Amino acid sequence: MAFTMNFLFVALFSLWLAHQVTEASSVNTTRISHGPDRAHTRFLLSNGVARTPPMGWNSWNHFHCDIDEKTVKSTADAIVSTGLAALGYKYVNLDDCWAEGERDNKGNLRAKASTFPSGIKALADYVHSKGLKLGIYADAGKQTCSNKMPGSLGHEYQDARTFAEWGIDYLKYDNCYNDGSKPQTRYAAMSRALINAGRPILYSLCEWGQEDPAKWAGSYGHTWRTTGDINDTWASITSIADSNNLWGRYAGPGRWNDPDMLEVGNGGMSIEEYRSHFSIWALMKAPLLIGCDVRSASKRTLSILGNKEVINVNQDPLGVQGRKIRSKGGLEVWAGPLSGKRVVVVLWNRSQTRALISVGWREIGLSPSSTVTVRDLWNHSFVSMNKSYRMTANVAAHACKMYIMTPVRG
Ligand SMILES: *[C@@H]1O[C@H](CO)[C@@H](O)[C@H](O)[C@H]1NC(C)=O
Ligand SMILES: *[C@@H]1O[C@H](CO)[C@@H](O)[C@H](O)[C@H]1NC(C)=O
Ligand SMILES: *[C@@H]1O[C@H](CO)[C@@H](O)[C@H](O)[C@H]1NC(C)=O
Ligand SMILES: *[C@@H]1O[C@H](CO)[C@@H](O)[C@H](O)[C@H]1NC(C)=O
Ligand SMILES: CC(=O)N[C@H]1CO[C@H](CO)[C@@H](O)[C@@H]1O
Repeated sequence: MAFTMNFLFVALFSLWLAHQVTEASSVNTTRISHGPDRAHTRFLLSNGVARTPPMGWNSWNHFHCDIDEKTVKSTADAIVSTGLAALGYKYVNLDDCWAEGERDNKGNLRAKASTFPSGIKALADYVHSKGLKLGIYADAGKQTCSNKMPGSLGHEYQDARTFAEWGIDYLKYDNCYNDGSKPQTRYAAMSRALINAGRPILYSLCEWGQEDPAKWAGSYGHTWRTTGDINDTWASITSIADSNNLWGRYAGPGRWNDPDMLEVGNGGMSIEEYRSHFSIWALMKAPLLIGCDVRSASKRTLSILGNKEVINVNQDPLGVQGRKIRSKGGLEVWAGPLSGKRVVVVLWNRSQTRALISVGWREIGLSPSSTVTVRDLWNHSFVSMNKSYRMTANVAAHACKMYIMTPVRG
């Protein structure tokens, strides 16, 4: 297994190297490198948003179709009062079921009168008044996934204009009830429509990873789902982490792999499992979209979602997705470069029992002779080191340790 993982990493790394154009001469052959893949030149929707992974909240994981304007407004209030807004969670995103089942007589989407009686423009004004941004949901097919509202296929320009007029800041674009045509075509149409609409809207492609979107979606939008839907189980987060990991080299500022929204706080996993979920999502530069009911979130939930040291890893300006670099019997080492020649490391015990996990400097791209400080991002303390080139941690089952190694000058 270790051999397989190493081989895979080396293979991916070689591909990554092959894609380097401008930076080839400065790349070291250590396992991780400082610098995102800049070879995929960027296109269309280069509208300045999502230079770091988007952060916010989305209604689906907790509320599904049971949403209304009161819930969304009180959630926006809670995002501010809990301090999450100040930590960077700024998008308040509606998912499916916000619209009437039929368009109006001019063919426009309209808010569902029974649940959003004030309309989406008023909701956007409210959310903006709190210093937050409003996201909306649509679908690259004939109907949305709930089958309760119209899809946008063939209505891209009209719907993008509607969203811009309402003051929408983020669009999640789903893939249900499509006509079987290439997602590249359907998702590109909405990309052009958003440019035409003239408002800088973050475009999140929800194509479920079916046609390897990492290879093309960065030409059309800012984030793309790499997998099917997440659910609130350990099996789901471990399998999604592994799938999303395969596409790391395609991520960079303005273009991110999306392993789906967070389940932290929804009750299906232990505190250690949620901590692992949040740590790995942050390290993989995933969008951090809270999926629980923020209004009733426990202190423990808020202490995970509100860990500023972990959030800073996710929002690091270098924008390189961290990757799994070693796995044996469920004991895993994930790592990635950060700005300032720092390295983030997660030691993750995916087995059923407590275990020791070690990591050597060489395998995470640090020189064995370099002196580093080691910061524990969950204990909020510096680790005192026995040796200069390797460390070992005792990790409980399904738990992780997360560190930043900072080289010391001199
Ligand atoms: C949750 O996801 C896992 C992993 O993909 C899957 O095996 C399981 O069936 C899903 N559970 C539900 C309730 O959808
Ligand atoms: C690559 O990094 C290693 C370890 O940090 C260092 O010993 C080596 O000199 C570097 N090689 C190049 C070409 O920079
Ligand atoms: C957590 O930090 C405290 C100091 O703040 C330190 O005494 C303790 O050893 C740390 N625990 C771990 C597991 O690193
Ligand atoms: C230092 O050594 C002790 C005893 O072997 C071990 O428990 C501990 O995890 C080590 N600390 C580090 C940071 O490697
Ligand atoms: C991957 C790994 O090392 N997992 C370990 C987690 O802890 C249990 C209990 O000690 C070990 O058996 C596993 O090997």
